[in-house]
Amino acid sequence: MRYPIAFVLFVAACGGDNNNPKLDGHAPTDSRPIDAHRDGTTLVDGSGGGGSAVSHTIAIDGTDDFTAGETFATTSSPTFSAYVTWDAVNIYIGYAGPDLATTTSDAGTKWLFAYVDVDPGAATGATVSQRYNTQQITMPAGFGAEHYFRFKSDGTLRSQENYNGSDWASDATTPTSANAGMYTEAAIPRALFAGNTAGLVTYMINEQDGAESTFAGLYNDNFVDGYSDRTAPKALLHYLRIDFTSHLDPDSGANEEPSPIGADI
Ligand SMILES: [Ca+2]
Ligand SMILES: [Ca+2]
Repeated sequence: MRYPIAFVLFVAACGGDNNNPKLDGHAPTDSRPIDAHRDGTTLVDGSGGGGSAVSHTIAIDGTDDFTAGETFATTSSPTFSAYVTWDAVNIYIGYAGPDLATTTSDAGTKWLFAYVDVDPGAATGATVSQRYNTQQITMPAGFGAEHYFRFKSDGTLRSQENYNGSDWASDATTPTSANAGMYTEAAIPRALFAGNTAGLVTYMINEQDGAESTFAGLYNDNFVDGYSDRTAPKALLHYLRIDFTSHLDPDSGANEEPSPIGADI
């Protein structure tokens, strides 16, 4: 006897014991909100207003565990990438590129810097960077640093520097960081920040005589790579403003300050 094809398909769909696990072995349907990030910890733009605040713990182990929404282009993209996220305890930064390797040329004169502002928008603190050899930069409008973290590419020196209103001095603590290959990651304690916001400026330099340069700044249009003469320093245009209560991914354009024209939403 011949049955219509539709009937055969119906029988096949209803066949078998429904008490058995799914034959294909797939996990039950994911019940997370539709805007849940793929790692289940941070949320994509959540434009509907729902969602949880960003909280993603990075293991400081030298292995890149940042997500796409925590990845930033730099002034040296695609050669160098920056990464930022945070949880209740730390802000986490990561950098990837050839000059993060301890074996890179001039490793003893190359640095990764992360300047932090405890009250972004108020312009309190240092509005110019500390000078290295003949280079320094000026901070973006509204940004003034109370601290900066530095990591020498050869791995011999990492420190937290504190601004006293006129000069910088090393903190007694050593930053938590790890390096492997062309990658470095570090934790910046949230205890430094009394409020719900933080400002962040990151970039690299080479202070080697005859090869001085400033490069790999977070936000690819922040400045043009090259020598940043202290007498005519590069003026950085933007910083990352972190709102610890926000559910927006760290790389959201809404976190870039001062906001690029037409992107302040
Ligand atoms: Ca890691
Ligand atoms: Ca400040």
